[in-house]
Amino acid sequence: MKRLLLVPLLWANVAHGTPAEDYRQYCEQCHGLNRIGATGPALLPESLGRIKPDEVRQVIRDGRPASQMAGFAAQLDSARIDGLVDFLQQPPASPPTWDAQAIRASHTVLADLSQLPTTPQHHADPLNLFVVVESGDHHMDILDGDTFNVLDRFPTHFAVHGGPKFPPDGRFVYFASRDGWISQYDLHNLKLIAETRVGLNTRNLAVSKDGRWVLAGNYLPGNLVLLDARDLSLVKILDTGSRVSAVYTAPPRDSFIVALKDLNEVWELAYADAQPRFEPRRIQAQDVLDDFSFSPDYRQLVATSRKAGGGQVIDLDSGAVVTDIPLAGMPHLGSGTYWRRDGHWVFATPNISKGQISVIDLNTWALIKQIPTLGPGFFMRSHVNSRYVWSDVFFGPDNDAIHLIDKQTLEISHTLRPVPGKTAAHVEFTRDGRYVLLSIWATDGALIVYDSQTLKEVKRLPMNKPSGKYNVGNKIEFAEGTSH
Ligand code: DHE
Repeated sequence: MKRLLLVPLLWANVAHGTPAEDYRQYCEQCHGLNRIGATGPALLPESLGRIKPDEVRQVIRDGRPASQMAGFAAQLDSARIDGLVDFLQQPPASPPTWDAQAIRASHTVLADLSQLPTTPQHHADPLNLFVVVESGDHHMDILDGDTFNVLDRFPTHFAVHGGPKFPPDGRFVYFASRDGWISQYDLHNLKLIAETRVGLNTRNLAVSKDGRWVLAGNYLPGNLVLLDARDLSLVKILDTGSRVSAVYTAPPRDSFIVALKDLNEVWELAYADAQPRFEPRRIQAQDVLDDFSFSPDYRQLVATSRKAGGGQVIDLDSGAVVTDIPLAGMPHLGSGTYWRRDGHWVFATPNISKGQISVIDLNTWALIKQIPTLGPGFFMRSHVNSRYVWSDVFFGPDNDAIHLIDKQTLEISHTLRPVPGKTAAHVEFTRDGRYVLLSIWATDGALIVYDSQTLKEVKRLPMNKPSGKYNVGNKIEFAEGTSH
């Protein structure tokens, strides 16, 4: 109905042969009215920001293999394709909106939880399952962490990003797509349960420690959307007046912590009460703190700050700046990790513009060491039983290398090149730390399982650009060495 009313209105304003007309004729059916996405992904500047114009041009011309995106070289000459590429990089003439009504209308319950068994309907250890994101063809795998057999593989919405999150008993996994869809999947019954589209461009989600709430952070519209974790129904929308960079749960504080992209503030939303009000506590900062990590007790934030020339430590209770940490380049604190060295907690962060890893003493906040690497890295992971921290070299000619850093000496002990010429990235350990799973980040890629002590390859599963992988037990225990 909506479509029948709106199409003639837009059509009336669209001149023949213009990029807007080409969009209407060739793209709109799959990518939606006003480019907000339909069966195909949204085509808004926020959604395309990560794709180079040349790639957009090539996809319009030749299509995307193994997807429903056909090529339009026969219909559109290169000048018209160029016009379309420029058009897609401009915001739509009427700004797209996504309000409570749209969120509620998108909510879909796919399975009746009350009819499903409440115990695992498979033989794998439910706390040693892995959730693996295959970003090449937008699928997710559920992997038995003992046999490394795939229990289920299912399609996801476009571009799942950020860590999938779990309630305390590990029964469900919740994940967010960049196009705004939040999904709930039952790991006991290997079934999708519910989906809700919370926005047009979403960053990530967090699940409260008690498993009652799911909070999603959006770039478009700039807001927070709170869902009931039982079925993803809408509870509340909180306008932030800023794009939201990321949302996290802070278990010892019984709260969500929110990183904002356009405000000098960090927000905290408490959820300990039986009926939380979700009124934000606004912690004033001296700078935009949009990428950060926490101290192990969640009392402090370690944030990137341009003003501080690197990192800044904020006390979450008082809101006061504890200290600045000078770090050159672009440290990616959200991807860092911590461990114990000589009885002290240390934190290490990769750097996405420089080939170096910075190691910081979490007691004194002193910079202990800058470890030179073969190139800028993205993810660092370890396990309490592992001697090493695994750190990828994501960018540059050595992106096929992965460094194993000795947690005590802070020296690089090994550099593996699992598949020469192909990006090796992002690891996660089994719950007991005995094995480590690594991605070969290519369309003809793989998930490689290593023995974490002998460093011998144990198994290789072909996969389509596997990105992140997440062990249920490590995640629900907020284990040392993994992402939270
Ligand atoms: Fe991510 C996690 C931000 C680009 C793959 N990424 C995160 C988190 C943040 C973040 C804040 C933590 C969220 C959480 O725990 O739920 N990522 C950003 C960016 O700002 C950046 C640099 C630019 C952007 O446009 O978003 C960015 N990220 C990427 C990629 O290009 C990656 C490599 C490919 C992709 O899928 O988009 C990528 N990001 C990931 C992955 C995680 C992630 C796999 C989860 C890591 C984990 O182990 O928890």
